[in-house]
Amino acid sequence: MPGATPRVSIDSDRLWNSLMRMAEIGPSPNGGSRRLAMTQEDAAGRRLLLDWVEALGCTWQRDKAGNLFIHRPGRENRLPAVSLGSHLDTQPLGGRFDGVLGVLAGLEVFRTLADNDITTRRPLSLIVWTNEEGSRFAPAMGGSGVWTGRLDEDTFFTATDSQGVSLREAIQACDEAGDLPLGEQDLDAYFELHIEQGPVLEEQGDPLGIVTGVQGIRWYDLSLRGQSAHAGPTPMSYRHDPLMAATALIQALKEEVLADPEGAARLTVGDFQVVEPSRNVIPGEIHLQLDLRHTDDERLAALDATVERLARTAAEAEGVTLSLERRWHSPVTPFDDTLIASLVEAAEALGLEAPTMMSGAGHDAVHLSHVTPTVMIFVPSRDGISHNEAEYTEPEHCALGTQLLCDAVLARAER
Ligand code: HGY
Ligand code: MN
Ligand code: MN
Ligand code: MN
Repeated sequence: MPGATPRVSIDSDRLWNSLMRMAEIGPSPNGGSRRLAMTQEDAAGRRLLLDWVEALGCTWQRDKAGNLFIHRPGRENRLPAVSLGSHLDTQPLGGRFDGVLGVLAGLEVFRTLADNDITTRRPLSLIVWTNEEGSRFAPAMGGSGVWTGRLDEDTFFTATDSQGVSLREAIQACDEAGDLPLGEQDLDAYFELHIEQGPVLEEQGDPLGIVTGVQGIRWYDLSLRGQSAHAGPTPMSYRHDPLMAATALIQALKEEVLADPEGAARLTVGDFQVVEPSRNVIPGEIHLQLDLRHTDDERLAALDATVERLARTAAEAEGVTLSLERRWHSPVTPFDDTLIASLVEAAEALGLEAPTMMSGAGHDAVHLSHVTPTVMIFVPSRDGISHNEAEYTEPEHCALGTQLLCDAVLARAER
């Protein structure tokens, strides 16, 4: 650990071993993780965590959304808890660190305090949020959204996956529903350690980043319907081809995004389906999902209007019909200045000048920031890669981020 010795030192080998053990649950084909929200793999990962925390003597509770709260009593348990956590669910071909690092770093903090027989003044709460990824069930950050009241329960529980299974049914099938009412706990603060999932820290050569907020996010579901017809006899002028409309739209949107004055706009088409595809049939119907992001809410709002305008233009040009559904909007979210300052100070105590930065990815901390002071810590992602089986963060970066988390949580829990 660089610089001054912290009050208590986390065990970096134990942390790494726990990360690698968790990665054995729901492995993906090429060395990543596949624990989609509320699948048996997700439930198995939660059970492994609970085995570990029960070995520490911690009690735990779940709410009806399956959010998991692991309690560590303090000296004054009537005080609001200092919380830390993240998520265990992953993308379909996800990595071994996204979300998991924050949860297992919290476990390592609990283990380190137990090793040193430390009881903090405030109680601590390690939280695992349900369905952060939003891959199987939209929108993302569902468990933290419904717990903070920022996502309505009906939208959360009735969200369905591609097989028509609702999140409510999936939670029940995994036996992950608890009886803790939603939003029950009042928290003193929320800390989340997470991998950066982009190239900034690695390019700067920084082992840590202090996150000041999260960029704005908008999700869209688009359907374009034309007329399926024979690929051979149908002249191009006769066609109403929704796929051609979609490709024209995507190209037009890409040009708009690339022309963004700050170069801060991000557009992703992560899902593109032709209904009943066949090589020699002109598509009749296609569905696509857009993910649009920006660090400035006004620019994001302007791009939102552009999405609608360009989609209508592209549909008209091909003589197809458009349905456009705005699935989710998460505005630009600032984190807590006091907690940011406490992390800067704690990093300095470790002999590090940690840069501050915005997060490109959404996190449960976005919702938490509306109900309690919230901050995040980033550690580098190798080659800036995440949401990819090759996702990787160096053991020493995982350890350093966990040490900073431990020091900051300890300081806050003694206030
Ligand atoms: O979409 C996101 O930014 C997050 O990974 N759920
Ligand atoms: Mn994540
Ligand atoms: Mn993710
Ligand atoms: Mn035929």
